[in-house]
Amino acid sequence: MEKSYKRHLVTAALPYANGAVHIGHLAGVYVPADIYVRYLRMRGRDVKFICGSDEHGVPITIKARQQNCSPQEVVDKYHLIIKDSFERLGISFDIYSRTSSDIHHKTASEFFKKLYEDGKFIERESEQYFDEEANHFLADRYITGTCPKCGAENAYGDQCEKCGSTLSPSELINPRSALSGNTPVLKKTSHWYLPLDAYEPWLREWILEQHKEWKTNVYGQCKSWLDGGLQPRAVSRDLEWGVPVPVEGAEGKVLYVWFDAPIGYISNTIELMPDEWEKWWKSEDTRLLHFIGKDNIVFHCIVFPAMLKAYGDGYILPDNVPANEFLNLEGNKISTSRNWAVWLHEYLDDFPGMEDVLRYVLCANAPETKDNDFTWKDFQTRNNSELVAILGNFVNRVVVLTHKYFSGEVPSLLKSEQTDEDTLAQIPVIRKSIEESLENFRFREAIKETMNLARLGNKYLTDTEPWKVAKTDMERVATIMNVSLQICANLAIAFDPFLPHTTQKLAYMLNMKSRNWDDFGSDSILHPGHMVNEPHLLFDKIEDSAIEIQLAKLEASRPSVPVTDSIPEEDAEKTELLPQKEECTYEDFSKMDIRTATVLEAERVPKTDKLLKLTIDTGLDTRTIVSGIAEYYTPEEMVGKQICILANLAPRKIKGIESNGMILMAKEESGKMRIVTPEERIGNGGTVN
Ligand code: B3M
Ligand code: ZN
Repeated sequence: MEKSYKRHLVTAALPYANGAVHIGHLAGVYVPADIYVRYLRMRGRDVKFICGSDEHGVPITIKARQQNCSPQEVVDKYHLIIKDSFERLGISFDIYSRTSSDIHHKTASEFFKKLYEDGKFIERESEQYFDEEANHFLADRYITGTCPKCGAENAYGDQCEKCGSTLSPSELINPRSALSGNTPVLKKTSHWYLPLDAYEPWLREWILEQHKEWKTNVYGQCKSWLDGGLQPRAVSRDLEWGVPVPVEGAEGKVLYVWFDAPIGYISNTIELMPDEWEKWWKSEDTRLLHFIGKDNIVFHCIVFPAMLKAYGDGYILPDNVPANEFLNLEGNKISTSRNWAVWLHEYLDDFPGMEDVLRYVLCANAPETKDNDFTWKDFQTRNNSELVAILGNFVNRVVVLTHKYFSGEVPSLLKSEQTDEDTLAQIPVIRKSIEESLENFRFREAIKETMNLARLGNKYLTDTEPWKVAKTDMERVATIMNVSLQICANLAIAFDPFLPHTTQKLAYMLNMKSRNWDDFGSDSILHPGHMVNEPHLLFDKIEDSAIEIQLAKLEASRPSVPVTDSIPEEDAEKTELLPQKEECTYEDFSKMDIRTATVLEAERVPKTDKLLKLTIDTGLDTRTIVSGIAEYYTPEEMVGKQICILANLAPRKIKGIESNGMILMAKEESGKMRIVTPEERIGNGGTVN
């Protein structure tokens, strides 16, 4: 928990500048981060909120090819769209810069160089796909082919966008280079690796022992990565777009985007505070917080901390990494490539003046502990029956009645009753609960509690009925309006981190010159005699027609089958290091009949590049298995080999041949597959467990 830090450095994941920002990004990262930062500022904390565009990586070069322009033109375009839309939504970064900046190139380059010179990397050779005609190594995304899982054409070398499967280039049927259309060949290349395995004991202690307070989803993912065992991780790529590797003889190589991007947090801080930045990054008095989505957990909790640890020099580590799960849209996974999204800049154009409605809905429905669904219907309902009917209605009634009975002047407390005291006593209780929720990154709960303050006001008005009392007892009405106005003033403070545009309007209406979190809970923020301004509606009702327009807009992109899995599809840069799978029981495992077998005959399946038809002696029977191993083994090599098979896999017809089982293979780092075989030859039918 929070020790007494002097300053808070809050970062939000750097969005890729290869597309606009959508509601998934907002609900997962930017809205909660902004609420948190605004809250800290209101509490008088010294805080800096750092973000910027992530402008490197393969997806950007792909986009450039598609749009027939340079990567720089792509990032220039999206950087502006993203920056502008964040500003309009009121995301209050202290800096929103970009990783193509000189400062960033210099910082990232220097960072790499120091690690290199300190001997923190290992250099390794591997085989990678290469396009001989284009004379270019191919990133996984630059290789397309037929998906081995669903048969879709144009699956990428790292993933099939049709079925969501994670792939490696060698699994594609008929792989082709996106550069020339030719079949790529494997070629040796060498890269630098950060040996994450060397940091494993330290990471285990730091995360698993010292940060048990991290959110369950974050802690759990870290534990599963650590339990799965960490591997050295390449920090360079054969690519032209990015920060050049600052080592002699490394022409044509750039820093891996996930190496340079988190350094962007540092570069952007340097840009913001050239003279003071070190105090923010290298003092134990600073509390560092990373707001991210769940697909970025490993990079922020394991890789970046290991980089900072390797660098040394006093760099601090994150005190917490509040990551959210994913937001779905109308029952389907949000997808940039499939255009299944609500784009922030479009929302802002379609719903002018309604920035806070989106902030409200995304926070109230944030995917904090599990994936969640955004629907336009829910958006409409939350606006109409919460923002309009509870908050807007309460404030409006109070300001209208104040004008009606007291010409806009805050009346004195002339005749108090127990209910006034009871009502006002609730405000500090609500404040405490909001603070506790916010400090523990429970934003949904926090906004709900805040709305409860407006509910309290509504109930008070309904119970005291000043419009009736006005016929007989104006002294009592004065008191009721005073109490109600105090609740309004408290709302102008309480909602500020969540709905900054609204609270500004409200503060103007109440003619509040300043708002201070310390006043939250007070029963005398507005003094008798203070004049309030004319009433204005804070929220407008959303009609069905507006929702229908949005649904129609989406309909064009609706997938034929629901897509709700949570494989991160947008980040083509991070599939190689797969986390350990979900826990299973021994029972799950024992359902699989894995046994040794020997290949008797092998032949190519006609008209395919990938498939061999194998006749196999399983010890029990002789059977046929069709396997996608032609790329790694010739039929001649396979005959006589002892292998392991999954014997009880349901039969499947592949290219018209019934296949009865599956051969176990292990994937090499390069993506190449090798058969799994017992250390020494044993009898056929030996069970594997
Ligand atoms: N650009 C990926 C993402 O948006 C990446 C985050 C970088 S944070 C240093 O998911
Ligand atoms: Zn597929």
